[in-house]
Amino acid sequence: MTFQCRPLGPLLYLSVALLGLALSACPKSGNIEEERTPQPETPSEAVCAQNADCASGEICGGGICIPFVTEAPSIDAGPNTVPLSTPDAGAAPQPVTDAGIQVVDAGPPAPITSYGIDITSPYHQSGHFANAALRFSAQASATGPDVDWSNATVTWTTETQANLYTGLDTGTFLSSFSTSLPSGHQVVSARLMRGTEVLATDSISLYMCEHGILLDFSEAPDEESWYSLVDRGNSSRNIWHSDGYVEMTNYLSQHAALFYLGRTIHPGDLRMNVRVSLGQCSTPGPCTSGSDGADGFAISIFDVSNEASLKSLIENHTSNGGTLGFMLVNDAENNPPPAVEAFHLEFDTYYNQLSWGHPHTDPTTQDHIQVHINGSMDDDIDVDPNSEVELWAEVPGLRDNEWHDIGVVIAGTEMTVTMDDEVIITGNVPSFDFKGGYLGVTSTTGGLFSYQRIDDFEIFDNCPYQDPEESP
Ligand SMILES: [Ca+2]
Ligand SMILES: [Ca+2]
Ligand SMILES: [Ca+2]
Ligand SMILES: [Ca+2]
Repeated sequence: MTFQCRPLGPLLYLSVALLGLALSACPKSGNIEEERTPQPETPSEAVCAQNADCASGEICGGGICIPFVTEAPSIDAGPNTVPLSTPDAGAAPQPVTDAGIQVVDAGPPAPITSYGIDITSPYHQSGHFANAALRFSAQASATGPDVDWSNATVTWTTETQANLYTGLDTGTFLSSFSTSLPSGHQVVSARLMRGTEVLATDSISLYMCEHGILLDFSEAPDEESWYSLVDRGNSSRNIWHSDGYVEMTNYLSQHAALFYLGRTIHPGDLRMNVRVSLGQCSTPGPCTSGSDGADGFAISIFDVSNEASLKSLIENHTSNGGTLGFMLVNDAENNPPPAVEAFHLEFDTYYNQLSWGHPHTDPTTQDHIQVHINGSMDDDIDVDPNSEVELWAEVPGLRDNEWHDIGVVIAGTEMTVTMDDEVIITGNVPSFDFKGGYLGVTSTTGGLFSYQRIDDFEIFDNCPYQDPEESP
């Protein structure tokens, strides 16, 4: 997932902590410490513009919340310079330094027992997708002479769910679980408890997106947001169908590419849905024509640096027939294609063989869905020469002319492809590194025709965090 912020390196964190402040706004942490006077070295770390943004006992200084100190805790720390009135957020660096030095000079802390809990995953103020599993983790800790872990546990809640999870591993003092959350702004709290006593607590704010970007083709793809190439530029056929979908190929057209330029897909993880219909009838749905069709189509994400590179690649290095318009080939002057990192999910409705003069051999004679990478149709998609991974599945009903819901999930090196909510491909590609890039569809036919249609692209690759007041 995309994180809004990253933890500080350990060295930086240490030195900043000595100064009594942490610069990072996340992950947010908090402690309830017993029998202690207010501790200047425990700021809430929240980003702020004014005092009202900070917790009680803190003021806004240098853009972050810092403890409000009313008394010098040691005799040699000098006068306290933290003003009582609202300071200028950008003009009060001095009190921050003073507060920290006071602590350093205060000598060893009193021998007290205190407990802490720190939510380490997900990050405070990060965005995620609703109804997809999200991993939560918190680290419990304790110091002091009378630490007692008996009957201790961690209870997780949101503002609307009284018990998200309860549990604590007493070996690692980690509390971890996975769950999905509903859409909207969510405050998730972890409480370190013993019986009804709250030993420590921490909270994070999350934003859960309900939808990804939906490209529903209710209107014709506009040229600013989309790049299309039909029959290698030899056709002016409108691939948009007024019923609100895209007809990539039909009984005449042999090659089409349609790429979304509105934005590029983020590297990392990806979740994506699309509807597809392949068959012999001009209208999607039941179709009694039993004749054979070819060749198929593919969803591709090419990691190229700009639109010009993408267009050059598609115009010069793709072809019709069994290549499905994504397998990169030599251009008209026989120049080889550039090396490109790419992800492809093909919907292959025609069996090809090297011995027939095709540039590859399909892994099965049956219609199939297959994962390929880097503009190649090699079955082994793990670039590591020491391991071989193939991800494909026979799908006998692929050409039934009906709409099918396809789902693609890339989570690290794990890939899952579903069709009509059934998992048809799942596997791990150890050396896979999803680079993101331009998302598109290519579709081809050859000697045999096929209607090949797509609709309702939904892309869930990034959910930006939103503050509660901005959230719907
Ligand atoms: Ca539609
Ligand atoms: Ca094929
Ligand atoms: Ca194939
Ligand atoms: Ca390999």
